[in-house]
Amino acid sequence: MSFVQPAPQLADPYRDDRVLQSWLARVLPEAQRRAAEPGFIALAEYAQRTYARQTSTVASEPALTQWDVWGSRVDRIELTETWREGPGIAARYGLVADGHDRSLGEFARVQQFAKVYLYHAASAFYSCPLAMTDGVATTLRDAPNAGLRERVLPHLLSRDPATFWISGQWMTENTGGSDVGNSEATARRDADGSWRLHGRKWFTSAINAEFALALARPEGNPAGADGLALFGIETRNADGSWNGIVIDRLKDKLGTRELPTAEIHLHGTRAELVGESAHGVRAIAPVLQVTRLWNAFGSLSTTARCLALTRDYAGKRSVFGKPLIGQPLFADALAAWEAEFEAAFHLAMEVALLLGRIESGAGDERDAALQRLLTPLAKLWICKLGVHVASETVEAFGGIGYLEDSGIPLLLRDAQVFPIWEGSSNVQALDFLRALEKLGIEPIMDAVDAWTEAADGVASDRDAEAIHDAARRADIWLRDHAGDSAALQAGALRLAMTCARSTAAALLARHVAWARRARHDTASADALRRFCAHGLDRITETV
Ligand code: MFK
Repeated sequence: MSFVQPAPQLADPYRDDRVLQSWLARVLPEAQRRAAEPGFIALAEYAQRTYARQTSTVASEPALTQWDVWGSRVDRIELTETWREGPGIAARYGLVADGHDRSLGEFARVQQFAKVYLYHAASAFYSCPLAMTDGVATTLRDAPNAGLRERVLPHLLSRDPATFWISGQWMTENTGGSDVGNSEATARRDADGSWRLHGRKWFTSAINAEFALALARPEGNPAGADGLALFGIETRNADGSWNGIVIDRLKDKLGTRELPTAEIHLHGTRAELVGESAHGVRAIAPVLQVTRLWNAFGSLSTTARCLALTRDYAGKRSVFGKPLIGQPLFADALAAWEAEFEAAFHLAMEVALLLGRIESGAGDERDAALQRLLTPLAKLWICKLGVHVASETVEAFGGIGYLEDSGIPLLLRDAQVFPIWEGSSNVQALDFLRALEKLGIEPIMDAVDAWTEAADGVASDRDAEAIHDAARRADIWLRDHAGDSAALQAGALRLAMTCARSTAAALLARHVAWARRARHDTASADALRRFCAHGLDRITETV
């Protein structure tokens, strides 16, 4: 009998995740953790149970039927199995509701995003509409239109699958994904004062959503972002037919293939203003803050899965007389990706913690400034990292990693969406620059100082020096280029990367001190040493 290679097994994404376990043990109060744990365990079990489905080569994609047999336009969408399971899981485990549950206090967002992290890799991107639903709920919470708020919000935050709704966010048009101010969709008032939307939306993720927020320009408003207004749309009429929406086609995408992303036309779609009849981009910004954090966690979830599969495989695959993991070069490479992942995890979780603190009223102005500054950093760095680790995972599995029925190529194709949607990496870097103009770099400098101080001398002098040095360089670079808008924009990505890495290193250093003291754990310290050795400063990188 010739040799047959044992396939990798997926370790328990909750119990076997040292980084998650350690972080939760430090931050989440014991009683809250005990209450949340059945949900964490159930989502991890779901991920393990459905893993085999993801290695299947049987095409699993949504199907659009535009016409029925009699010639009527129906635009019916058949969803995949994982998507049909989505509402039940989302509602039952509070994947959206937890984040808005005031009884969870300042840790509501931490609890929610721990669940998002456990669920995303198993969700076939059902996480996408959940992210949008969460963002839309965050916007509606403070919406001036009380009727809309009171009618829709309970559905978005429902813990009952029977009443749970998902929401889309329709921004992107043919004129641009980034330059939203160019949008061409228009809004007209009927004689009775109600609004109807007309135009084309070019990338509507999760067209099966019951609700959507959309940008459109009320007739007579000026061009540009400020002339747009934000509208709420119930996508279906009372009889189940579409509300003036025609689905032109589903997109043929590199990845996220179970997610029904559509091109649509709006033909007199009934809509309601969320607030004022202008400043739509400003009004939709809270959605972006939330969905960008979901992106960071989605990418982390995929990265964690890549690392778990690679580690398992490296213990089973024997080359040149010993397991792959026993080969110094391979072990070194894997440890490097794991170190990057661990630092990234701490940055994303800090943003979730800050968001929860602010929303619960426990945060102050400093927290708000830091959350605004760190959100684009987490999105851009962690999403790029996900693609890198997924690509390395394909290579680690060799020829098998290039075969569809190993399930590995799917990880790479899916990871590639993260840096693109919800604003590309360059958009995030420019957003960071804009936030710096308003808030300055001091909140980051002060936080880095405080976190390395909390590391209590446990980070080696060299690591602490590297962290301070990178943050200082970012500060000096900003001063050197003050007033030179072109130079600031040209260097924005390198600046953002430097700030992301030095912030993440400082956060990890703080955790290392606790992990040593409370758990006699040196693994985090090893990760910190490696992460710092990879270099934190990207400002001086040649481009
Ligand atoms: C698990 C993963 C799940 C992920 C789900 C993903 C679902 C995918 C669905 C999509 O991809 S939807 C499409 C997402 N599209 C984008 O993210 C658009 C990318 N482009 C940008 O972000 C641009 O930077 C932006 C459109 C915001 C810039 O527009 P403008 O026309 O230059 O506007 P401007 O003047 O910069 O900002 C207008 C207002 O918004 C300003 O407020 P004021 O009027 O009070 O001055 C800004 O401060 C505010 N603003 C902009 N970005 C903000 C923000 N406020 C807070 N946070 C931000 N990030």
